[in-house]
Amino acid sequence: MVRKPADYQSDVWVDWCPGCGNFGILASIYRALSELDLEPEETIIVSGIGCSGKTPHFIKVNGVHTLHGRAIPFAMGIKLANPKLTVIINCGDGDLLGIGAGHFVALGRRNIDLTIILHDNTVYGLTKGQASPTLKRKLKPKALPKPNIQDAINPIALALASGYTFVARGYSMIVDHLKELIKKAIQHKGAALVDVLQPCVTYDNIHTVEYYKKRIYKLEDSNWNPIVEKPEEREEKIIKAWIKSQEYDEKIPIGVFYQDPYIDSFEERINERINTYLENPPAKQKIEQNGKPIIDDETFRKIFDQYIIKIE
Ligand SMILES: Cc1ncc(C[n+]2csc(CCOP(=O)(O)OP(=O)(O)O)c2C)c(N)n1
Ligand code: SF4
Repeated sequence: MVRKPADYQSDVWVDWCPGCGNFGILASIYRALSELDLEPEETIIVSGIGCSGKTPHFIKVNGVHTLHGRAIPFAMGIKLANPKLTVIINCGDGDLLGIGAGHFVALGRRNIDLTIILHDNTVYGLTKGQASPTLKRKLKPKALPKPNIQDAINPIALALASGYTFVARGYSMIVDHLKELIKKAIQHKGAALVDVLQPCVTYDNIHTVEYYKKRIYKLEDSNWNPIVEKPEEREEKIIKAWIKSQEYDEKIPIGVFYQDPYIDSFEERINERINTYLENPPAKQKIEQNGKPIIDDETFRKIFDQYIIKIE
């Protein structure tokens, strides 16, 4: 069955501020899920806390709205329990690169087959516009009494340094392009980052639609080949991508910076040690003590049902 983007829309009211870049990200996700025809039952959106954290409520697939900074370990647990699931993480820059930065790095080292959609708006939106880790030094969006005193993290450079095997940047207002990046990230087998530049119309009066319009260009229009075609060219491609990631002010590239299909995923590494893992992952096994299941399916379902919200 082929599903339309609207088939992935839940009935929950989308309460982001009118004009927020999150709408473009949401539209891109609906379209990507539909074009990949992903089974809602086998797709999970995991978020942290923030305006971006509301994303799972608006999508008719399985979803978990976790704690601030903890979406990545939660998603890792889901994926490693059942590697057949498609798991997509949606978080803000504060969430992933502030409180969650250690987990962000750990995901790259492991190369687990997960997709991150980073809502990169340079501020902490939900808590009213404080500087996030992607805000550059000396900038002063309107909620700051004085210019930012800290240097910014560059998510593309950090992902490359941490070992992500798919690293891309999109822009929330170019929905078709972003949709393609999200599709590629989901299809990639390994840790994938899509850093999405996103205007926060309420608190960030610097990174506006006009700001991005003047600067953004597509990597694919500049003769850029991000793909590692053979393992020997990995180092050269990473260095080129890192240098490209420093282009960050007057001109801002979007597109795929780097993709390496040759690094084993964590799931494959586990399977090398436990060769039944991929066939028979933990989620398919009975939890047993002394050879007996500690809980039968019916009791488990009864307990579990108390804690889930069903979106019809
Ligand atoms: C452990 C913890 N610390 C702080 C908070 C308060 N808090 C809620 S959302 C948020 C920041 C959200 O910013 P970001 O992750 O950039 O997401 P955005 O709202 O911009 O999408 C903070 C600090 C919290 N909920 N939990
Ligand atoms: S505060 Fe900013 S990020 Fe949050 S919904 Fe409003 S515009 Fe969007």
